[in-house]
Amino acid sequence: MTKIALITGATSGIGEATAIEFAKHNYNLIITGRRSGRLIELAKNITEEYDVKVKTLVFDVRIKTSVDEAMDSLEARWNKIDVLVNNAGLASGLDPIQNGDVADWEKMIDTNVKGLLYVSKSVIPLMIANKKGHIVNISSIAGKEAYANGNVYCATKHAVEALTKSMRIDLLKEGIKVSSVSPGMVDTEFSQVRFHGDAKRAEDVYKGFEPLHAVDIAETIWFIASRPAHVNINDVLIMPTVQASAVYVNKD
Ligand code: NDP
Ligand code: 8X3
Repeated sequence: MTKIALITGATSGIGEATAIEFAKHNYNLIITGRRSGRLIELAKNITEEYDVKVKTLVFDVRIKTSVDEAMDSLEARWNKIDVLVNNAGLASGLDPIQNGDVADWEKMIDTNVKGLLYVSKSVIPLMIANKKGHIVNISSIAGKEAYANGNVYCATKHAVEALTKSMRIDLLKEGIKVSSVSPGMVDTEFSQVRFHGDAKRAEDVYKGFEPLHAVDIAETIWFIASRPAHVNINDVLIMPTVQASAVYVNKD
C-alpha cells in the first residue's frame, strides 16, 4: 500500500522540498500551510510529475481548533499517516532580549512549540491505531546553541529538542519512531520572515558563502524516514561546510 507523509509548512523552503522528495519516492502526501494558493500550485506540480495523490489542508498551526477541524476533515483513506514532518516554524525578529517585541515572541512560541504540539496531538492517535509511524521534528542549530539576539527563537528550538526526546520515550511502546533534524543556515524564506519582509537584510544573510539548500534538508529527512524498521536516527545536525557553529561562518 502506498505510504502517506504529512508535511507541515509545505508552502515554501524545507517543507516544499520535502514534499517533492517524498513524492519522488512514491509517497502520497498531505501538505499543509496557510497560503492555500501555494499549496494548490505545489499539489498540481507534484501530481503532474509523480504518480501520487496529494491532499492540501489549509490551517494555522497556532490555532488548535483549526488544526483539529482540518485533521477531522480527512477521509478515512488518509488516516494511515506513516510519516509526520513537523516543519512549520519561523523566527520573528533578531533583537536583544531587552528590546524584544512581545508579539514576535508569541508568534514564535505559538508556532514552533504549540503548533508542533497541536499537530502531533492530532496525528499521534492515528499512528497508535496503526501501531507504527515516524515523527520528524525540524529543530535547528538554535536548538543546540544560544546565540546573540536569538533568545526566544533559540528557546523555542530548545523546546523542540526536549519534546523530541520526551516524545521518543513516551511513544516507544507504541512503535512510533521520533527523530529530529537540526539545520544550520538554509537559504529559504526564513530570513525574510525573521526580518519582517526586509528583502535586502534577508539576502545579506546568505552572501559570501554557500548556505544549505532546502533540498539538502529534504534529502536528509527522506534518509531518516527510509531506514529499516529496526533503525531510528535520533538526531541529525547538518551545517553548510563553511559554518562551524551558530555564529562561526567562513564568509568570503
Ligand atoms: P520558510 O519560511 O521558507 O517556510 C516556513 C513554512 O512554515 C512555510 O511553509 C509557512 O507556511 C509555514 N508556517 C509558518 N507559520 C505557520 C503557521 N502559523 N501555520 C502554518 N504554517 C506556518 O522557512 P524554512 O523552510 O527555512 O523553515 C522550515 C523550518 O525549518 C522551520 O521550523 C525553521 O525554524 C526551521 N529551520 C530553518 C533554518 C533556515 O536557516 N532556513 C535552519 C534551521 C531550522 P505559510 O506561511 O503558508 O503558513
Ligand atoms: C535557523 C538557523 O542560525 O538562524 O534555525 O538560527 S539560525
